[in-house]
Amino acid sequence: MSLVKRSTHGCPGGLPVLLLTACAVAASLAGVPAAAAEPSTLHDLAAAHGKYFGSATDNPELPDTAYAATLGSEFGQITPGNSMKWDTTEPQQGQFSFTKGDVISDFARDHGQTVRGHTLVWHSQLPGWVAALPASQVEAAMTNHITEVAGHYRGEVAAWDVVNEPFNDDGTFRASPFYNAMGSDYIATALRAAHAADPDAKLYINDYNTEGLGAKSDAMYDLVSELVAEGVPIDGVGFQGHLAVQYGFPGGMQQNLKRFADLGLDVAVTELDVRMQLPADAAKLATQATYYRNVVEACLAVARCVGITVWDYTDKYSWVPDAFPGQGAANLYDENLRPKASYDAVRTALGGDDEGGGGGEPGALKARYRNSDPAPADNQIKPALQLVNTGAAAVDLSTVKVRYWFTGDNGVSSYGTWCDWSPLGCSTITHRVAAMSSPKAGADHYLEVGFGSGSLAAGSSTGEIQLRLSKTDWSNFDETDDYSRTTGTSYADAPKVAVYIGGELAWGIEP
Ligand code: G2I
Repeated sequence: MSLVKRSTHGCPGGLPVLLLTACAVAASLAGVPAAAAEPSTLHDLAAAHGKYFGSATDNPELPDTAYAATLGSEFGQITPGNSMKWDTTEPQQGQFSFTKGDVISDFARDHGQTVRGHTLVWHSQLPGWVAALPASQVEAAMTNHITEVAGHYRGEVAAWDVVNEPFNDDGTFRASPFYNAMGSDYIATALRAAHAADPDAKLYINDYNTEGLGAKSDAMYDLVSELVAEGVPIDGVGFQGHLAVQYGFPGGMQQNLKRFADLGLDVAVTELDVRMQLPADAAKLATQATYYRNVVEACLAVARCVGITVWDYTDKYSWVPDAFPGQGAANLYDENLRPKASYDAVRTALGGDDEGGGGGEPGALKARYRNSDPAPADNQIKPALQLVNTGAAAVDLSTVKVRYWFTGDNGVSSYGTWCDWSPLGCSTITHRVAAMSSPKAGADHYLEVGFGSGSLAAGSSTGEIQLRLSKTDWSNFDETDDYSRTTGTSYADAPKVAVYIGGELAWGIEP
């Protein structure tokens, strides 16, 4: 099974960025708004480089529909944060429970996402009965656990973290019931058992503080070099990537990934987040964005870096505040599911446009228009517009502007504008006409509509906003050539009406 998800969009995945851009242009020529209207996701951008972009998740988070919508759309790969661990899957010896893990793998299947299974053999979240076993019984218990869990998820899990966190920070092997019973041989034994249970899954060893060059990554390098030399089934090495702005960026990350790749192994960033001492401030968030960008750049520079997984995508569901009191703000999206500067940094590092996420809102509004003016040659223009929030998060309407372009034809260049009706109340709607500094075909002025206040919930529409404008000398227009006008009298998506969020184009094509 490939870890690269098939694109769910009209344009094929796995194409060079230039081709994707051409595809977006072709879409816009076909009357569908260009990339700004349906921004490519982090995963789409990564897939254009032959990589995936994924997120961890956990069962208690999935009923949060706004959360789940972004999880299902922005990411091409999912890792269960807890639900495939030993304490969940085999809480009592021989009694297996896959209910929670199945929810995650079903979610992934429903959203065309691959799954990284996490994790088969780990010293933590290990039920007490394992540690209580006599040493002579640990190997059989470990092998049985792997056989049952990897066997259950055969065909569902593309890659397994077979062994998690085998090292201490100084590069010595970590004591665990497995190490204590079998020495470091437990690692090869676990990999062989996993290969037998699911011959198609990619098998990984995964650890933290191994991102850069150092004693711990040297120990990992020595271990996997030996495993490869001995023909033990190992496909990749996972670098968790739990970073912190106060500790600096790991030195030599790209060089480090490269040396593992040069052993003929895949490498992956498996649990990326970048925490900071709270409160967050602009400087720390900017440093954080740099770290995220550096990680993406390191992965892009190494062909066998197959993808990046963030350890959940939002501060709302981060493990950090529980584990490191006083620290947090580690993720790409804030607690209100709004993309942070780090999100923009990842997007741009992947070759995408900056969506203005640093404090702004996700670009997920579209404009709809109907022609409510049967007289195109009289002295008034009467656009009827609606905005629809196609995204997963509410949009603060005070940050939104809409532009409808037209030609003033002859006469004076001063205008009157009106809102005739809106279910939001016309008192909240602002409107003005502005002249374009460089007129285009069908456009030398635009009507700009804004909102004094209000919030548009995910999936909601503003309802119809009936607008009207005229010149102050009441001279006639010829609307037939106006850029934003169409003749359809019922509502349709309006790619020639632009929507801006926080000053950034979020929908439509400017003249
Ligand atoms: O600690 C961060 C990650 C480091 N690498 C391995 C990962 O497996 C690990 O994930 C975290 C989960 O994100 C946390 O959610 O592992 C923690 C435990 O080591 C998880 O925290 C635990 C809490 O400590 C428990 O109190 C809680 O019952 O999550 C459990 C389930 O919500």
